[in-house]
Amino acid sequence: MIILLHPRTGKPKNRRFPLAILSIAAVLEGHDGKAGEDYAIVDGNLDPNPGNTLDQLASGRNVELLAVSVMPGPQMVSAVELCRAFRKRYPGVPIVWGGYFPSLYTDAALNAGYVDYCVRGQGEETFPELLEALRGFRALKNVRGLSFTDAFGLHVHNAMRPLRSPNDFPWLPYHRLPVEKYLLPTFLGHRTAVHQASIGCPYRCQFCGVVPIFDGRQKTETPQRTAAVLTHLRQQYGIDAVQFYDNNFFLNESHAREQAELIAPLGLRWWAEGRIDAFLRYSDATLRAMRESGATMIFFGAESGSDKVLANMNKQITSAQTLELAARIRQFGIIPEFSFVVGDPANPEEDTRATIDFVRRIKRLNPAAEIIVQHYIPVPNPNGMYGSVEDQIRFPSTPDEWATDRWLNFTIRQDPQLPWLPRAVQRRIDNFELVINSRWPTIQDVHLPKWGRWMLQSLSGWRYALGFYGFPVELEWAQRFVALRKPRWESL
Ligand code: B12
Repeated sequence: MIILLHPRTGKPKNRRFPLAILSIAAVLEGHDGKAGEDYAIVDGNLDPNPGNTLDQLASGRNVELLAVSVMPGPQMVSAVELCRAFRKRYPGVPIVWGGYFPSLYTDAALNAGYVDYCVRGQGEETFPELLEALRGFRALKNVRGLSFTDAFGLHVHNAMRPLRSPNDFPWLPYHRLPVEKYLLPTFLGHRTAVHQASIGCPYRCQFCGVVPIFDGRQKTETPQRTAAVLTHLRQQYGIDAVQFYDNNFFLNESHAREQAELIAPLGLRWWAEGRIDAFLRYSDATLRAMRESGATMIFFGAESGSDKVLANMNKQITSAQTLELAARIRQFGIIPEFSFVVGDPANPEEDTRATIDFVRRIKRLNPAAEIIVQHYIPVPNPNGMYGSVEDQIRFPSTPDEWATDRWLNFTIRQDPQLPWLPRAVQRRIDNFELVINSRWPTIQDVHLPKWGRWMLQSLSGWRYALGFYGFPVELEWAQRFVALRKPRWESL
C-alpha cells in the first residue's frame, strides 16, 4: 500500500480539497483497463489525529511508501512531526516529500533523516517513475524531477522534467474523499469547491516562490476540461461556488472569454488570481462575460505603489495600470483584491510610505477594493533575489530548523525579523494593515457578525481619516473581540 499524506494546513473550517495529493492519487487510479495501485489518503485538515491513522494503516500491513505534500509554513511543521514519528515506528518504509517546500528547499528537506526522496515541481509523472525505481524497474538517477541522497551521502538532483498540461492527466478521484466535508460555506457560496486549471506561471517576479520551480513556464488545461470538471462537481455534489487556485488564471483574452461562456450556465460564483496588465487589455464585452459567468472577486498582485520598486521586482506592470484597473473594474461589479509586498530592502521606509499613500488612492477610486499588505520575505531565486539580499539572509538547512517559531514566523510573514527592515517600519506596515482592515473589514470573513463589522468601522474611521495609524491598541482589542484576527496563513 501507498499512503498519501496531506498534513494539516489550518483550521478545519478553512478545509479545502487537498488538490496536490488528489493529483497524485489520480495517476494511481486504474485507467484504460490497467489496474490501479493500492493507496490511502490521510488529510490532516480532516482527520483530528493523522498520526494514529498512519499507525492504523501501517501496522500489520506492507506499506511501500509514505508520500507527503509539503507547503512552507504550518503544513511543513506538521509534516516534520508526523514523518519523524512515522520513521521511528516504521524505519523500513521510505518517505518522499513533494510540493513547494521540498521543491524550494530540496537540500534542507533531504537533510532531515526521515526524508528519503524529494519530488521537485509537477508530480504526476515523477511519482509513478519513482515507484518503478523503488520496485527495481528503473534507476533512481533516471527519474527526472527527483532528488535523493546517494550511497556516499551526497545529494543528487536529477534534471527537471518538461511541464505537462493538466489536460494530459486523469481527472481527480474526488470519490476517494468524503466530498461533503470539503464543500464549506465561504463568502462566495454555501458549498465552495476549489480547482486549479493550470500549473506554473509564465512571469518571473523576483520576489515569488513559484519562479525558482517553474522558471517562467505555465501549462493550462482547456476551457472545456475546466467546465467539464465544474459541471461534474455541480451535478454530483451540488457546488455553488469555486475558488480557482491558479497562479495566473487569465492569460489570454480568448481563453478567458471561452471559459466564462462555458461556465456561465452553471451559475457559480467564483474567485481567481489574475494579472493587472492582462485584465486591462480585455474588452468590456469580455469583462461583462466574466461577471455574468460568476466572477465575484479577483486577486491581483499590485505589489507596490512605486514604479521603481515594481521594476526592481520585475513585475512588468506600472502603478498607473493598477489605478486604471481599480477604477475600470468597478462598472463590472467585480471586486478587485490587491495584494502588496511591502518593505523594499533598498529603502523600506520610503516604500512603506509610498505604498500607504497608493493604497489610499485606490480606496478613493474603488472603496470596495480589498487590500492585502504583506511584508516582503525573500525566497531562493537563481536569477537573484529582489532587493539583492543574498548576503543578508541564510535559510535554515533542515526542516526542523524551518519548523522553529523564528522561521515559521518568517514564512508566514508575521514578525519576519529581516535585517533590512527596521522594527519601527515593520510596525508601521502592521498598524496600517490593522487600520485599513478595520475601516473596511473584508467581505471574505463570513463569520464576522454585523455588529462586529460596525464596531470596527466606527472605531477606525477617525484614524483612517487623519492618517494616524500608530498604537492601534483599541483596534487590536476590537479585532480580537469580534474574532476577526486569525493567523494570516489561514487566508491566502
Ligand atoms: C491552496 C494554497 C494554500 C492553502 C492550502 C489549502 C489546502 N488544501 O489545505 C492555504 C490557504 C492554507 C495556503 C496557505 C499558505 N500558503 Co499557499 N498556496 C496555495 C495555492 C494557491 C495552491 C496550492 C495547490 O493546492 N495547488 C494545486 C496542486 C495540484 O498543485 P501543487 O500544490 O503545485 O502540486 C503539484 C506539485 O507541487 C507536486 N506535489 C505537491 N505535493 C506533492 C506530494 C507528492 C508526494 C508528490 C510526489 C508531488 C507533490 O505535484 C502536484 C501535481 O503536479 C498555491 C499557489 C499555486 N497555485 O500553486 C499557494 C502557495 C503554495 N502558498 C504559498 C505560501 C507562501 C503560503 C503561506 C506560507 C502564505 C502566508 N502568507 O502565510 C501559507 C501557509 C501554508 C500552511 N498553512 O501550511 C506559496 C509557496 C511558495 C513560497 N513563497 O514559499 C504559494 C506558491 C503561493 C505564492 N505564489 O507564493 N496556501
